[in-house]
Amino acid sequence: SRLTTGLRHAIAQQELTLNYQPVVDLNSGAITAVEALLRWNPTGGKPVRPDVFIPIAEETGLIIPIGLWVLEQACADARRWHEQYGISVTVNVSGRQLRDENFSDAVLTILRRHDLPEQALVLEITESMMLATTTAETQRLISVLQALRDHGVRIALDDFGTGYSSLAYLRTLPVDILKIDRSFTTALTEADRRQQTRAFTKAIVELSASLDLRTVVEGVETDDQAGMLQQMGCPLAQGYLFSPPAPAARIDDLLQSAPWRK
Ligand code: G
Ligand code: G
Ligand code: G
Ligand code: MN
Ligand code: NA
Repeated sequence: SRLTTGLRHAIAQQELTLNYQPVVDLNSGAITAVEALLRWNPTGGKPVRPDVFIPIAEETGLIIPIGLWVLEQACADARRWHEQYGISVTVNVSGRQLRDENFSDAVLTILRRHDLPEQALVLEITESMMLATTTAETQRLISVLQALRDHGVRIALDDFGTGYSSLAYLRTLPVDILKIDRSFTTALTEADRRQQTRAFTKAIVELSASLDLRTVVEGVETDDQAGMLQQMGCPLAQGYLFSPPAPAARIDDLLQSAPWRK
């Protein structure tokens, strides 16, 4: 298709950019991390949304070079943020990338090239990435993640709560950070489901803490939601209340002005 042809040239044409969304400590108001989110602006065309082009990149295998570009750019941008403010950068990874046998070496090489400590990088995976494989392949993917962790790279489980086997995966996957899906945040203040949602969310936050995982809640849009989550003991949040995904220059401004600092 035309999108596939366009995407094939997107890197060379410099049409890809990264936006970053802050992750904020609900108690101190400090920015602790930023999530890199890929954007594609084809030359002479309208921006294409990631939920449209990422699946195409996955089907065509273009996610391999594109994913490497994302890691390079994110590590390049994160270096000064990490040096000056100690924050980490979070990068979304597709199943196809994780299954590539060069993946972990490529990640470590890119970190060294940009002189970024392993501890400054978080890779976001989803439980659905682990599903469409045999037991042996799942075991191999787990050992790839474990090897990266042994080097200090941290792993976040994204979209938590949307799958059906969440608890089983929590026990078997080598993860450091749990990202609670924004559908929970939205339902916290919805009339019909809020009591059940609050009970579920609090239970997940407590389970996560007792497993020594860092918890990030996504899609926080209102003060009510942030306050409720803080009271439940959720340490970290991300969402439009703080900032939408924004260009790197905007992150520099936010780090300097620290607008949510208590
Ligand atoms: O710190 P200050 O009150 O100036 O916060 C600026 C903005 O960030 C406000 O919209 C505030 O509600 C929001 N904010 C930052 N951290 C928190 C938090 O931990 N809880 C709540 N409820 N709002 C927060
Ligand atoms: O930024 P936005 O909400 O539009 O992102 C939509 C989806 O695209 C999200 O599920 C996000 O995880 C995914 N996405 C964004 N950037 C990247 C990326 O660099 N790599 C991969 N694999 N997925 C990404
Ligand atoms: O699947 P993943 O969690 O990686 O996707 C993050 C997506 O969520 C991005 O596309 C980002 O633009 C979007 N997003 C981030 N904060 C908010 C928010 O507060 N509300 C909504 N509706 N979407 C958000
Ligand atoms: Mn994500
Ligand atoms: Na998510």
